[in-house]
Amino acid sequence: MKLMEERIEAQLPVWRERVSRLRNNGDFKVCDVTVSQIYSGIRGVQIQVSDISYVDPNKGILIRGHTISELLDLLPKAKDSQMPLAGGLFFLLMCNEMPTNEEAELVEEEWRKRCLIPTYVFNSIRRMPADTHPMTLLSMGIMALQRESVFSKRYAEGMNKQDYWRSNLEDAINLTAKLPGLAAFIYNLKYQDGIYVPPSTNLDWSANFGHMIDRFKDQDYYDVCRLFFFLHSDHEGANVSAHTTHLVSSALSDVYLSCAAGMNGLAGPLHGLANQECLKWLIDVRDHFGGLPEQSALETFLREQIGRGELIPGYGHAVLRTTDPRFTAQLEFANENIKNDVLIQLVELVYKTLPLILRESGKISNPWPNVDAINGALQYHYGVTQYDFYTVLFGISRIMGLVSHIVWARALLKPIERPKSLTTDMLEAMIAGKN
Ligand code: AMX
Repeated sequence: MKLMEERIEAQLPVWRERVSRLRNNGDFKVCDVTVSQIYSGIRGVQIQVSDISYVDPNKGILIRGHTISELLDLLPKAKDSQMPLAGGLFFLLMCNEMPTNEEAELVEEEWRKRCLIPTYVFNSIRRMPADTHPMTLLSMGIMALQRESVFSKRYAEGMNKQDYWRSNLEDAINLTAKLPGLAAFIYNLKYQDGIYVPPSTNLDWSANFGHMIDRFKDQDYYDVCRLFFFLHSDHEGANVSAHTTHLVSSALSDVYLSCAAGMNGLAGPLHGLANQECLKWLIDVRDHFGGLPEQSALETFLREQIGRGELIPGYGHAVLRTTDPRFTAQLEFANENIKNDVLIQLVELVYKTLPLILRESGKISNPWPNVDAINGALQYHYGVTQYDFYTVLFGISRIMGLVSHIVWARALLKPIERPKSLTTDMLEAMIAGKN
């Protein structure tokens, strides 16, 4: 897409110059790695530079420097809606510029042109046993699309290294264009007897997902899609799915191979599956009380659960030290649009009750809710009740961020990743030598 290519190209000399100046300070130490960090998931070790998004402990996720509430204000809106167009968000992620309405619409238009999915992709998914997890089907669908990769073809033809990012950008737009259709196909195949609803030419990327799963031809659900896909689009460069995608693409694997790998990481229970855990927990609490409990009864219940050393899903965060603004944005949406839903009321009651209890325990670094404390309850309200599908929704949104990281990694000529491992003997000897 010429527009995006030109915008990135115009910024490249400055970015390449900045990277080259930083590399001239190659011996400068960013941080030391401790033994405990090695044994605790390299937690907190700064191994990536990402200018696309950053999680600030107090402000939450910043996308290209903007907070969630600024973005809800500034990004171009979908027609007849207060919610952002995914096309505008994608432009911002990729091009590092706040788009005009026209630019956001141009991305949406480009996506509409490229959204059709080859039949062989659908057929490969159809052949899988009915109980295959939807995330497996998403990853397979992306892999099946890999034969369409422009980057892989041009690489084989001997393209110049300086231009790798251009065909990765093509792949990025082609893949993202197809994601709502791919997700809707998986949803319909698994839960709606394989109905097929073609994409609408009048709807935006996000609303089209709602349209293609048919039952939810509802303006409010379209807005939930717009909000959800906006909120989950990126989360720094070093979480499991982002880092996996980056690592795989550093081997010059194309966008399809890299994003499928990222989705396989997202499918893990410690990463993208947390929102389904949280909804399950809310439903269990509701059923335990036979509806919405009194606050005092809920408090006793929560104290008992924490006393048994059980985790409350949706609370706590590795980096954040405040309520996740993505939780707040969804709660505000629910307060404006949803009346008398016990699960949503329970989300709010837990929010009023739990942080004080968690704080009293003195152990937790962040007693506030994260995005998952409400995600599932919103989808559930609008009828998307199949928990195991929620990670697919998360995934198709997150790919907007992942592909932006890939394009910029190639544009800044980042090399293949190759850290080093050592043996237990070596580590013991190093510590013994020090002591
Ligand atoms: N409920 C009860 N206790 C909790 C808790 C919770 N939600 N979160 C943390 N604690 C406890 C821990 O068990 C730990 O106790 P311990 O020392 O006895 O084992 C203590 O508080 C310290 O935890 P922490 O340093 O504040 O958290 P962390 O950085 O190690 O982990 C997280 C962060 C999110 C994994 C953790 O808070 C958690 O498991 N929360 C529940 C699951 C969840 O919501 N996951 C989604 C995360 C968001 C996302 O990435 N999608």
